[in-house]
Amino acid sequence: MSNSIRKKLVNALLSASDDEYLSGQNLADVLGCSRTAVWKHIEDLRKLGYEVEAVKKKGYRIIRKPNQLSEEEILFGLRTSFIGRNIIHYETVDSTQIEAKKFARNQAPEGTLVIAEEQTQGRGRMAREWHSSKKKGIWMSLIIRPKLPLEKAPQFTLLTAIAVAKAIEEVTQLRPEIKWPNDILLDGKKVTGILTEVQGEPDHINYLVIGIGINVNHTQDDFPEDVRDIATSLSIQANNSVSRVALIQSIMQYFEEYYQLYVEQGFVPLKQIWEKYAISIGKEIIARTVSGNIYGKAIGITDEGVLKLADNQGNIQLIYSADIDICT
Ligand code: BT5
Repeated sequence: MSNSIRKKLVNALLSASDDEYLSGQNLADVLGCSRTAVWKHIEDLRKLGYEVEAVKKKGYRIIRKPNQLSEEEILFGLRTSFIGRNIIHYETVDSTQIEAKKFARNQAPEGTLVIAEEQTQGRGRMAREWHSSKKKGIWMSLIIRPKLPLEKAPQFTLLTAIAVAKAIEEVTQLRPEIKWPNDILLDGKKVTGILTEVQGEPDHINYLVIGIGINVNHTQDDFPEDVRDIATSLSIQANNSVSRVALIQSIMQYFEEYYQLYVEQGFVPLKQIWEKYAISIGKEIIARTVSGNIYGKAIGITDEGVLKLADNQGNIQLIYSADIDICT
């Protein structure tokens, strides 16, 4: 079955309400083919994992969708104008970040989303391993091309964090917290990591590739031993499985909204949203930087998104990049 026929067929079936059947003739008209051909295409859809009910004299309806992030399912009901509208989907890939950077170099349009069911070489910051088990989570990289100087790039990690936190809240009703700069936590455990990579000259960004890894439907046993105690998933916290498609759509929508807000008004309004989710502010922390550890109280972020820490001598230190441990 060609891609475009599959898209049309899935779109038609998805646009029907839950208990509505679409007749063979109706689908034949939509696809521009015979009713026998419709039946064959439905068979192909079943092979892709869709459960399609066929009832004589009524027609067809989808009763279960595959646990698969297909382009048509993500686009169906996505209410953005450019973020996530061009989707490249892989079953297995080394890292969506590596692939997205290739697409970005080859002029992929702004808003392109590279997504995989599984990564074999998922990476965090400083080339740390990022566990990305098959179909359990969301492993994706978004390409954007803001017209800004290079120094603004780290703000996009914070912008992304609030978009993901908002989406998690909307889809699961859980209350996520953000640990500066790139972690989202639930119940004190990491559910999301963000990796922002930038290419450009000092005075302008050519592209940003924003990697987002979200543990969605993992059980605690699905995590390898080295992260089992520090990681969690949405389904563990919500006690229910969570729709990856709904979450991706919501993230894309919030991302676009905050990106537009940023372009119009700068970082300050985002800072205010960010602060509502911040976990470390007001707490004693250790900031592990490349030039050593700094101890003190996190007192907020600047209007540029830089972490402010009051050290034990009462001096304010600005932290541009670090791993943060919260002292308990
Ligand atoms: C991050 O790095 O948190 C950024 C992770 C970004 C992953 C996305 S997935 C799509 C895209 N493609 C990629 O290859 N990467 C991006 P960092 O702050 O350095 O945290 C890494 C640390 O998190 C590791 O050293 C582990 O301790 C821990 N970790 C690894 N896998 C995890 C998981 N699935 N859940 C929670 N923690 C994990």
